[in-house]
Amino acid sequence: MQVLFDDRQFGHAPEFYFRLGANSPHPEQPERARLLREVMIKLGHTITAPGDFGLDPIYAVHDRDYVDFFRTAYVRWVKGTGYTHPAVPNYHTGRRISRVPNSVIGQLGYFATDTSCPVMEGTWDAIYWSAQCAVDAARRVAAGEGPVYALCRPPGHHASKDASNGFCFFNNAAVAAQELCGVFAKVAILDMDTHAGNGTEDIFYDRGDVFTTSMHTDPSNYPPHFAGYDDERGVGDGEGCHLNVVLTPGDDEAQILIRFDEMMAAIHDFGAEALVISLGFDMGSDDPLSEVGMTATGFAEMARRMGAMDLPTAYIQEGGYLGPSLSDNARAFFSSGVFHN
Ligand code: SP5
Ligand code: ZN
Repeated sequence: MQVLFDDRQFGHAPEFYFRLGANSPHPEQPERARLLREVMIKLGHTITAPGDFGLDPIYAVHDRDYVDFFRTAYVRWVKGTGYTHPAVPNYHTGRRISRVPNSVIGQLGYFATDTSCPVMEGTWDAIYWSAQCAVDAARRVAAGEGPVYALCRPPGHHASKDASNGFCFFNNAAVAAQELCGVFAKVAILDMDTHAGNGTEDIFYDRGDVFTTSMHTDPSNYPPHFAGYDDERGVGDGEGCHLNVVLTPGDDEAQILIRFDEMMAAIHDFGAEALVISLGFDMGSDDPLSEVGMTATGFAEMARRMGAMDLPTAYIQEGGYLGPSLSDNARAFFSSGVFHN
């Protein structure tokens, strides 16, 4: 199986983010990608740098001014503030009268929803190439290459059309799905990261050609807090085309696997012709962000069920952090028999 990754993705390396009133170590570390890449190499898969498909596939799901902001944000930040540490907003928009201002500080607040997406020197290259991995994966899948794994990092599923959130800048899974829409009439995104895929939900909420479903920990006291509830079903043409499967903190593997089939059934009923998996390993019981109890055997079982759908499938990496079992869980997932070398 083709695995897509570019070394420039290491260039986004956030040390801290502001959390619970204090500086806290940032969980979304380059080391995650190093470990996942190592797992894939040991399993005998080929690592390939993605092609450069330019900005159009990113503009296809994000607002142009949002995308362009990140290209120069860090340089403007250094120039505008005199500081060289990562750019983090401390001003945020309200819900009524608000506009994109001219200053980098104002724009940072406009385009970011939290403090977990610092912009540093290597951020543009990292998010650009992370998205290119997703485009390349989608193109290969559309060309009939079989399952392809985009080792995207930074992750993407919390990013909406015009806002970064939850360690995410460009929505890689959405970019892949949009790319597949050019070839298939009906595309589905299945998100099993432990956090609700609020960005993906938002991007496709009014669309009937892309079915989105996310299984995740109850957001009522867990990020992303403001979306991911089970009464969110889509609007307009997208009415009935979104499904949130909400887990309770403490749910064990058996309970999670039962709920997983609700997503599978919905995708089947929708009649998807191609599939994008938002692949998180942060449901792992010892993941530092997890509140549920998934283990390697459960991840392998999920992989088998995804594979049994027998659809052209792009696997897009989302979360999964530096707990003791990250590599074991990834190894189990990709050893499940659906992925050939
Ligand atoms: C892509 C993805 O998985 N994003 C996750 C965003 C979660 N943001 C909040 C993180 C809260 C971290 N809590 C650390 C708990 C340590 N025990
Ligand atoms: Zn997550």
